[in-house]
Amino acid sequence: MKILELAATPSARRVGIFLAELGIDVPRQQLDLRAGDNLTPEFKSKSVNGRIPLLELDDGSHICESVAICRYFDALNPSEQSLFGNTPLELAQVEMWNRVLELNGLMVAFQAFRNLTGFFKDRERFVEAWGAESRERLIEFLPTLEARLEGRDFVAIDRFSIADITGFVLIGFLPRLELELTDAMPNIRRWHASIAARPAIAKLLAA
Ligand SMILES: N[C@@H](CCC(=O)N[C@@H](CS)C(=O)NCC(=O)O)C(=O)O
Repeated sequence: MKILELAATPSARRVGIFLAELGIDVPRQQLDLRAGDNLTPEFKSKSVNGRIPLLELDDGSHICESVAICRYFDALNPSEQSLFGNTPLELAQVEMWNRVLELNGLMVAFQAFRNLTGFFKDRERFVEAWGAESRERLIEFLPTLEARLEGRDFVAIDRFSIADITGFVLIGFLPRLELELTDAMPNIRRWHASIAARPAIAKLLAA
């Protein structure tokens, strides 16, 4: 088994943090995305979305999409403290917040970055106006996270979950869009600092 990735990218980071929190070590192969390592016919035949991270299993099957990869390891390692939640209510709350943060936060941030910068113009059309609009939509979304974190240590439930990972990666991506947390977002600041200080995450980010 191995994970094909570029460790510092946000989507690879989501899986990296998830596995670090579970204490699971999986061999990694680093790809050069700028050079188009993920554009080859071979990679595309393995990855449905043509992107990293991609989990390659010993039986020859492949799983792309960061949350799907996390789900695989969660199912392999049953825990009473699953990062996806355990009770029906926890499962629903984690799913809800993870999707909200992904669909209204991280994916919008990616659209902003890709379309404002033309970072991947060798492989996709980019529309600057869409990038600018996406950036605005992201700015408008952040108060939702700020409000949710009022008086809370974690986004979705009363303990750390995959929703915190998605939110943490989102906030870490803001500088790529020349955005930063302001004094108007003290809850996100406090929460982000406490997530960054979690031993597994601090160790991963220092590596
Ligand atoms: N929804 C996917 C997003 C994957 C994704 O966008 N990966 C980026 C790196 S963060 C990538 O492979 N980019 C290369 C490209 O678009 O060609 C996931 O969560 O895994």
